Amino acid sequence: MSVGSRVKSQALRQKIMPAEAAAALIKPGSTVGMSGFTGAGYPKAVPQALASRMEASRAAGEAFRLRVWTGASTGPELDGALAKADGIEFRLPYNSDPIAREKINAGQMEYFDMHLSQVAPMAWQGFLGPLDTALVEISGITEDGALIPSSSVGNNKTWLDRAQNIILEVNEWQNEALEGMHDIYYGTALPPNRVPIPLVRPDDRIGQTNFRCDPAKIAAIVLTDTPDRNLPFAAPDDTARRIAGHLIEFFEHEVKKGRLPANLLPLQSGVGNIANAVLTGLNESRFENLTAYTEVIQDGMLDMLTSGKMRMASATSFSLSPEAAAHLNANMAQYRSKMILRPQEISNHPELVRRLGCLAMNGLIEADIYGNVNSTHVMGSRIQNGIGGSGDFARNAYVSIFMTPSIAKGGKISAIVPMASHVDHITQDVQVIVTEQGLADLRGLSPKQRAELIINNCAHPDYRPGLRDYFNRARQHSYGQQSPHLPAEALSWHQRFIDTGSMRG
Ligand code: 0RQ
Repeated sequence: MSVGSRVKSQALRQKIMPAEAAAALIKPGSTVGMSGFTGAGYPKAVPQALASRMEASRAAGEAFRLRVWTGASTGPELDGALAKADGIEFRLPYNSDPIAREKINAGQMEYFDMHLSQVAPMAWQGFLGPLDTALVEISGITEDGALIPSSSVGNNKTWLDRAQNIILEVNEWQNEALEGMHDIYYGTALPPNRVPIPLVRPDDRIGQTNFRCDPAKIAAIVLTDTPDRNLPFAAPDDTARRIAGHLIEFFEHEVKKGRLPANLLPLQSGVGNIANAVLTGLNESRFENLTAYTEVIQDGMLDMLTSGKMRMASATSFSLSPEAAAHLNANMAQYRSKMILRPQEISNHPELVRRLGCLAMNGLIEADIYGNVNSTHVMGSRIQNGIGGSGDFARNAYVSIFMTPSIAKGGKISAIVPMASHVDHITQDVQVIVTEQGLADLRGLSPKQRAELIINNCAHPDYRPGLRDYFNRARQHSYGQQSPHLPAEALSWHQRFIDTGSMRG
């Protein structure tokens, strides 16, 4: 394959240049909409060239910082490199990079943590300000100038339409057989012109396979050949297996009761090791003919597609281990008919999540005894990642499930606390909580009934007496008895951790 052969448009081949030359087109202070979602399909060369410029500017005593918008998390060559160079002034909508996390928590980077489905509509409203440059990884350019998407779609459609200038990275590492997997829907509009989205099954195709793009806006094309981030998943441990076991038992019970069909409803699965372990458990379960309407396809889901347990998966991105990515890359043509990648405003759209009746399964940092869930802030103030798509799915799911080990940091922290130190998902959006201890089905229960169940079924035995003691005293002394609380004491568990390094005191 000759260098640049992925750029089939003769006119656009003239725009091929080194990453450094492309990075020089981006001005300090500007806003750049970058591709990338959970470590897939993010630009890899131009951000590093930008980081070098930023370092050089800093050494010369001049600040060079950007406003960075993405799909979700990216990789070390983007968030890591730019954050290290102190080059991100403002970031949205989701981050999991450790260096960027440190900068945010040190107060050196502004971070707008938002629902992933709302990014594109808010950009169209103009609320986020103008977008100077779109910096988007693609896997090729057709003869007529259409852009073949890469391993994630994210907000790329919106960035390409909204930006004044476009810089493309054509990544030859991405498999050419990706072409045809994507479904780019151009029918969204702002009110009062919004119309129903014509998708009624997870496998419906409602758009086109490539991005449209005004060639006049393309300022540079950079060729790369670099893998996605692709971090390994931990093999499911006993805790993860027990969480998966409780959840599968719950699904079997719901099927028996006639509340779920035998092949369940489209699954949404969050990021992380626990979510991946649940998928592994489902792959070993008796369920057949499953589907997914989710954000990310991770290893467990790929295994289900391989085994035939899962018929098809709709998402906006991949989040795979290096082995799974290599396997997918080697067999892409075989998987193409089983997967659809869509813009994140469609993969996470509340209308579609509600219509399809997704079974949402997401992780949490802590839940309180009434079932308020904190997905984002450790001890109420330190951001871990962000709300991501969990809110898009939790509020609109058929069943909204949150899962976690009952303890963190070797038992120094209880994931079940008297009062959540930060709330991302209110009790009305949290229907089931699962830990390795058991499952609490909270549907149809009052706050006090929920508390009994969460303490008895989900809390770790070491923390149950303390939680019961709090709850009992709140039932005696609380100002009101709907959701009994002793506000002055409620967050003392967190303060104890901050003071002593353990909630045990
Ligand atoms: O910290 O890395 O320093 O050891 O949080 O925790 O146990 O590895 O769990 O990978 O499943 O992540 C909520 C963060 C869970 C994730 C969260 C510490 C723990 C560890 C990670 P270390 P685990 P997971 C769709 C869905 C929001 C976005 C979302 C998340 C680290 O699920 O980001 O749902 N969710 N998106 O030690 C203090 C506690 C803790 C705690 C865990 N109670 N107190 N620290 N940790 N519990 C996908 C997208 O939106 C893209």
